Amino acid sequence: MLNQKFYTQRRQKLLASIDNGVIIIPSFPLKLMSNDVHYKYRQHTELLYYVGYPEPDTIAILEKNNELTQFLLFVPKRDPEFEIWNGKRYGVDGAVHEFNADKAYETEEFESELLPILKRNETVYYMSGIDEKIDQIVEKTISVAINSRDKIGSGPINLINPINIFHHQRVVKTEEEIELIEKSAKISADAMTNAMEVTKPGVFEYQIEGLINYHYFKNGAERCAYPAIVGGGVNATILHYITNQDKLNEGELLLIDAGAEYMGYAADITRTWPINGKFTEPQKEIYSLVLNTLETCTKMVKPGIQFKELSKIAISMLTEGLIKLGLLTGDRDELIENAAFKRFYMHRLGHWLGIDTHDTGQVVIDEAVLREGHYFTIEPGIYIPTDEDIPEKYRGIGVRIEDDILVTNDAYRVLTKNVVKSIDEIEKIVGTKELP
Ligand SMILES: [Mn+2]
Repeated sequence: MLNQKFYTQRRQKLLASIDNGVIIIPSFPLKLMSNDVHYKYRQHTELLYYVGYPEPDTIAILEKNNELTQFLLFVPKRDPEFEIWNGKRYGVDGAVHEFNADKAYETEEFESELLPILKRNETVYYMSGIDEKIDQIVEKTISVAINSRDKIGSGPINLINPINIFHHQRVVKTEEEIELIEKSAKISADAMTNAMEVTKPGVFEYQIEGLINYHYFKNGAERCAYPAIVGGGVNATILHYITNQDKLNEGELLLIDAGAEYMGYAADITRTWPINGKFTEPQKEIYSLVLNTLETCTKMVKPGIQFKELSKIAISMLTEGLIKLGLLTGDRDELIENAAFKRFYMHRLGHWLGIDTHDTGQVVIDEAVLREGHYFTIEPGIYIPTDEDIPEKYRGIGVRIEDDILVTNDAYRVLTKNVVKSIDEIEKIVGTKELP
């Protein structure tokens, strides 16, 4: 949990950016993993960002109208029997004293307390689809409040999904957030270096995944920001490969895409290296193409440039490179026009990073003009299928290199630069240590 003043500032900023109305922010429900065992709980991003309340079955209400501005919390009640098994709940008192709610209620009171609030507000900001139970209560209570307009002359007219407002606020990182993303990037970069050091033929993908997780937890990260992709050989060409069960083979590459979540903030790094510590010539050719693309695009980053410009350069460099290697044939501009590169490079150049690994999707990155405080990945890749028409030496090679970039007041900082990516530096460290 952050200092409460940060959450207060975020809520103030949110309220300042909307017209009068009531914002309802629900929590994620617990999710079953097996029988009666739940996944470790992770709060929904919006509640995490604006309140930091760590428990499920919680709802925040922010109300802003001419009469009053208030912040209410509905939280699970204290329960000695539950707390013996699962640990302390904050309860209504904690919600007021530790989370600065103006008033707090038990979750059961949500429906009855919501109705009078809706009756005096014209606009309701609510994002459905997070918790079905809360959706049902909100929908039902809105209908009741709408029906009473006839009699009392006030009540909801507009229902707005606030996702756009949330994402536009969150996409720019504040100073306190930058400290946290630096830490999550550092933990993740160090883990990736550890993974490089212990890679050898015969090691299993899951053993390296285990080492990465160990490093995250050892350094205070609460979880992986997403399941680590640890793909040797042709597994590196599967974009979301998370099975991680295979043995690493001599002569092949290993691609790892992994990031920690620290105090709610995700990192997202990818590196690709030779399992035996020495790139073959064809691997070098593909690797250099991806690395040059990453470095060229990174150097373009500064406030005022459109991310789309970076995406275009990446497509142009990768297409040109694929032509030179004989993997694409034809006129460069036509191949770009027809998106022929998509056979080998089928994802975007990058995405915003933050509380979610793929953060703030409402702010379309390719339409964004970069500004100070923007934080995103740049991650070009080439994935070569094993089809017969592909020159044999390139078949099954997958390379992605991904860094986390923060836009500064005049340029950028690469927060994941500590994990090496030049061919020389990689060859120097792969296989230099034993798996612990
Ligand atoms: Mn990514």
